[in-house]
Amino acid sequence: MCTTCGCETDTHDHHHHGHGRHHHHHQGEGKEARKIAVEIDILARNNRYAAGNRALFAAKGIFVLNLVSSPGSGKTTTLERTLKDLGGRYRCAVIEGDQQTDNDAQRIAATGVPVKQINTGAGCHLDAHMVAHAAEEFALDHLDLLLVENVGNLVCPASFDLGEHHKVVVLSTTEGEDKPLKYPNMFHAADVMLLNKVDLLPYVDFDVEKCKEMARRVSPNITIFEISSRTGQGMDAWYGWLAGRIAAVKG
Ligand SMILES: Nc1nc2c(ncn2[C@@H]2O[C@H](COP(=O)(O)OP(=O)(O)OP(=O)(O)O)[C@@H](O)[C@H]2O)c(=O)[nH]1
Ligand SMILES: [Mg+2]
Repeated sequence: MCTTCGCETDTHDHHHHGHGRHHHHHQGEGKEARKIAVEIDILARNNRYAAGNRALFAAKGIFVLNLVSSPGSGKTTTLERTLKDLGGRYRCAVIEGDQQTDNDAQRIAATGVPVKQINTGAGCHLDAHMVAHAAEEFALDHLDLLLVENVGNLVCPASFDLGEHHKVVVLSTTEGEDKPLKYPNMFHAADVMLLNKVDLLPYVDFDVEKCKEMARRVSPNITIFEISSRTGQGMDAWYGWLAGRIAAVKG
C-alpha cells in the first residue's frame, strides 16, 4: 500500500499525535516503524470490513466485481455498455469511486441502473468501509450484480479488499503493453483483465500477445478478454463469463 501519497494522512496524524518528542534520537527509524504499524492496522481493519461485506453479499446471493485501472482506461464506458446490454437480464447496481465529481455516477444513472457515488477527496482508493456504507443504499434483497468502479489508480486499490468476488483490471491499448510488469501488484490481485480499446490497435504501438504473456507472468490464471467498449467488439465473451459467475453465486 502507498506510504507517500498522503492518502491516509488523517489516520497517521490521529494515531501518533504527541508521540514525536519522545523519539527524537531515532526519528527516521521510529517514523518508518510507526508507518508500517499504521499500515498493518489500516489493512487489518479494512480486511475486517471486507469480510463483513463478503458475508453480506453471500447471504444475499449478489455477485460483486471491483473494477480497477489507471484513469481513463475505460471502466465507466465498459460499465455503461455492459449495463445497457445486460440490465434487462440482471438486477444491477453500481458504486462509483472518484476523488471528486459525480460525473461517472451521472453516466451510470443515465442507463437507469441505481448508482451511488463515493468521493474520496485526497484518498486514492476505495476501502471496504466506504463500500459497506454505499451498499446500504441499495435494496440488496433484489440484486444479482453489484459493480464497483474504483478510483483510477493502478497502485493503491490493489491492497484493499472490498469484499468483492474478483478484481477486474481494465488495461487499454493506449497505455503500453508492459503495464502488468510495471504494476505487478494490481495484475496479481486481479482475476480478470479486460484489454480495452482494441478498436485503436491500428493506430497505436501495442503488442496484444506480448501484453497477455506479461499479464500471465504475474498472474498465471488470469482470464483475459479483448474488448472495445466503444464498438462492442469482444463484449459477448465477457458477458458469457459474467452470466456463468452470476449463476454460480445464485447456486
Ligand atoms: N476508442 C475507444 N475509446 C474508449 C473506449 N473505452 C473508453 N474510451 C474512451 O476513453 C475515455 C475514458 O473512458 P472512461 O470510461 O471515462 O474511463 P475510466 O476508466 O472510467 O476513467 P476514470 O473514471 O477517470 O478513471 C473516454 O473518452 C471514452 O470514450 C474504447 O473501447 N475505444
Ligand atoms: Mg470512470
